[in-house]
Order: sequence, then C-alpha cells, then structure tokens
Amino acid sequence: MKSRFLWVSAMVVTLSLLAQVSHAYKLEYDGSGHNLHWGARNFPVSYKVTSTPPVPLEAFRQIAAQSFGAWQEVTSASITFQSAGITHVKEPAFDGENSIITGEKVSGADVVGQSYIFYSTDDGRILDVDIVLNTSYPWSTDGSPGKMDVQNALTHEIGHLCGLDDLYGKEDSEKTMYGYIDFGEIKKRTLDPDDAAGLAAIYPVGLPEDSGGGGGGGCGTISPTSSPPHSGSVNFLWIFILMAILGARRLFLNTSGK
Ligand SMILES: [Ca+2]
Ligand SMILES: [Zn+2]
Repeated sequence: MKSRFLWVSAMVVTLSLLAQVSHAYKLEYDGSGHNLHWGARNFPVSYKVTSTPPVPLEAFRQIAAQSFGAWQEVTSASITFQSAGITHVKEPAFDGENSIITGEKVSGADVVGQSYIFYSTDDGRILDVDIVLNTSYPWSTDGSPGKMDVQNALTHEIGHLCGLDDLYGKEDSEKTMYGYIDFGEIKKRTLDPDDAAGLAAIYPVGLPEDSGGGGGGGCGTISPTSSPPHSGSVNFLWIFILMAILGARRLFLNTSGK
C-alpha cells in the first residue's frame, strides 16, 4: 500500500514539473517585472491602417477588422478595438496612434512582421503599438502558396499589441503566438485556447475600470488617442524610443522546411 502511494506521489510531481516547463502562453514584460498591458480606460483601443497596403485597401481594412475581431471575440477577456481609419505614416513612431503599416522597417530579412511597442516604464502600460508587415515578401488575402497571408500575420502581431509574447516550443506550433510563420499558412488566423487564455490573463472580464494601470481619475497620463507629449516631456520620448527597441516583437520566417 505504502509503495503505491509513493509511486502516485512521484507521478504527480513529474506531471507538475512538466507543466512548469511548457508554457501555455507568455506575457510581455518590461524590465521591472510589469506585464505590458493596455489600461481599461483606453478601450476600445483604436487603430489605423496604411493607405498603401500590399493588397487592395478595402480588403486590407476588412482583414484588419477580422484580425482584431479574433481577439475581441474571446469571451473570457474584456479588451475591445475600434478602427480609426487610414494613416499615411510610413515608419513606426510614438505619435499616439496605433498604426498597421507596411515597409522594410524590420530588424532582419527573415522578419515577416514586427510590432513596435511603446509603453510606460512606470507600470508597463502600453501607450502606442505600430505593426509593420515586411513588403519584401509577397502578400495575399487567401493563403495562396508562395505568399504570406495578411490575416495570418496580423492576428499574430495583434497578439503582441495586446501584450502576449512569442512561443517557440514544438508544442506551440499550432498557436497564433507561435513565433514562426510560413508561406501559404493560415492557422494563426484562429486562436488556440492557450492564446485566448493568455489574453484573459491580462484582461479578465469584470476588471474594474481603474485597474490594470489604466487609471480612472484622469491624472494626466498619456493615452494613445491623445496627442503625443510636447515640451516638458521630451525625456519621456527618449525613454520610449529606447524601450521600443527592447520591446520589438518579431515574426520569423519558418526555415525548418515544413
Ligand atoms: Ca504609433
Ligand atoms: Zn511574434
């Protein structure tokens, strides 16, 4: 009897060790241990799309809405999004607008998409996220072989915009936050239960308005819908620019051959 009890205990310990090694999801963190997050008073988080997308503009707008929708539809999470129209900006910038743009402003030829996350070093509150799709790749709207699917890549990058980090484990390959992408791939369009669980961990339903670093009292914090800071806040700008480099999240081309 006693030996069987020991055997069961040993098995439970092994299982819990395995559970610690494998990550269901990962959150993005600043250097001080705060997980990156939007304050609830920024909901709905607004975004703009580039006037020069790699596919027809109207299709691009619809795909962006669908990509944000995949995250907004998570019933166990509270974050919401809203389109604010078109932008003409060409490069990521801390300008108070969350922009989905295209270009080659990414940190390597194998980087298909990249998110630039500007956040407050006080509490990890996200202030501005710009997503860049690398135009040195061909893009499509229908998962065509030999092209990158816009919705597949955008849904992944919006996970970064929300505060989720990349996953690189073999067991993560079907998740939206898997950090490798392939031509013709569309599996990231649909969230895995672990992607949804990560979002719910950051934005649980029923969170009070002033929690999550959002602040409800209008205490002069910067929101992404307000203008960027002018005189008197220049130091902050420099901090955010440095942090953007540290906070950049990239989506790599899958070169493993599958
Ligand atoms: Ca911006
Ligand atoms: Zn990524």
